[in-house]
Amino acid sequence: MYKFAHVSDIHLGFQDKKELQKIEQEVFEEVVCTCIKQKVDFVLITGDLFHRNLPEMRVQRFAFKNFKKLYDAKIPIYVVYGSHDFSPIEYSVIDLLTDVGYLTKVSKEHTNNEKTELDFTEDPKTKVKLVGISGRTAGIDKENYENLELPVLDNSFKIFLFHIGIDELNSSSEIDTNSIPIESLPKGFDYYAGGHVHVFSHKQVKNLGEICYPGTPFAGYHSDLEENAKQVKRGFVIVEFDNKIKNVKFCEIKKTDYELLEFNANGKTANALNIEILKKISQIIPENKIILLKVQGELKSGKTTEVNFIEFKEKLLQSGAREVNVNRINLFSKKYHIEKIEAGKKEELENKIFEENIKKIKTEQPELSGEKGILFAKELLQFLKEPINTNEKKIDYQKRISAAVLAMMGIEMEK
Ligand SMILES: [Mn+2]
Repeated sequence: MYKFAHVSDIHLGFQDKKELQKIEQEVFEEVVCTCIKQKVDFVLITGDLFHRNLPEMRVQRFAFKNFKKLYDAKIPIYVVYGSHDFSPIEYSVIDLLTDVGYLTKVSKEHTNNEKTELDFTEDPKTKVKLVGISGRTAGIDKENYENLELPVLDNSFKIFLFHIGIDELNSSSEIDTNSIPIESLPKGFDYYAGGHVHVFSHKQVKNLGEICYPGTPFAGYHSDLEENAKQVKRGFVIVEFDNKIKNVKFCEIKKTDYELLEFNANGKTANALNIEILKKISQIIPENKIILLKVQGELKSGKTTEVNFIEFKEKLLQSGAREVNVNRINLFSKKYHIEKIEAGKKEELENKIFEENIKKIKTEQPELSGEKGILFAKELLQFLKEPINTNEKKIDYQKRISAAVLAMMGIEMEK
């Protein structure tokens, strides 16, 4: 019997606060350590290994150090790009890790006459056949699934790696533009290794097989931390198999405790809200916890700047909190009320803004209007917000960004 680990949506480099960065790294170290201890035959990473395609040096060094451990233990790692670390010109730290031999990309897709042809990769030891398709930024990969041309495979154990949601398995009420119907998945694989969905799910689907999303082992959105505080289980998956799947085991990882403090400002003055929050803070035990302070609603009077977030944060840190994350994105004052768009995640907000604005534009090009236009705008935005690297010259930065954008648009520049 063989076994493999399936990890996804690690989002290394997402956290910007010291303590949270520490936890992010501890979580990944535990994944690596468990894989070595359990002697898995190989590891699958189904996208969003990194939060950006070029994370800062601190994150790159950490990643190289840990992938070397797996390399030295002779455990191969098979990956596809996610939507966060995707690069159309192979300008991602994933490509560096691939070049030195620590990772193997299994998304060998190429387009031929409108069809997306896929090649397979064989794991040398177990002879498992792997086929993968990368996640793209905003769901342009949806189209990739419409015209798939699969390689002919023998009856060995087969795994399909992908980074996209499945409409029928989506449990949340929220509409995910980055999702496909289940019948778009190619048939005939023993295990469907999914990424993009951040919550663990494992289902047997009739006429298809076992579909599994391990979810994020820690967090890739700010809302993930809130879900962690609400006891959503995080970790990764270890699968045992011979010619069929024997067992799919979820390995939970928990490196910290949380305390979620939620307040509703509706009908309250800024002063009354301050008193209420301070009272609550004095009642909890913040020691060694990640504190999530969420304040939303509309103040009856007073400005949002009169709510003393700095004081709350200091108090909590003084009483031993590991870190304090403040979420005040939906806190408004009456006087300064701007037209708000109801949205939880940044992604939803972007969707809605693009949707509202794209409606107003008249264009003959179908890819710029409707749902396609939204996806296009989102992908473009993702490339344009890529920051300049330390020591990178402005001119090189401009070249890099325009090359990525033109490649995404399918425009070839004359040399
Ligand atoms: Mn993700």
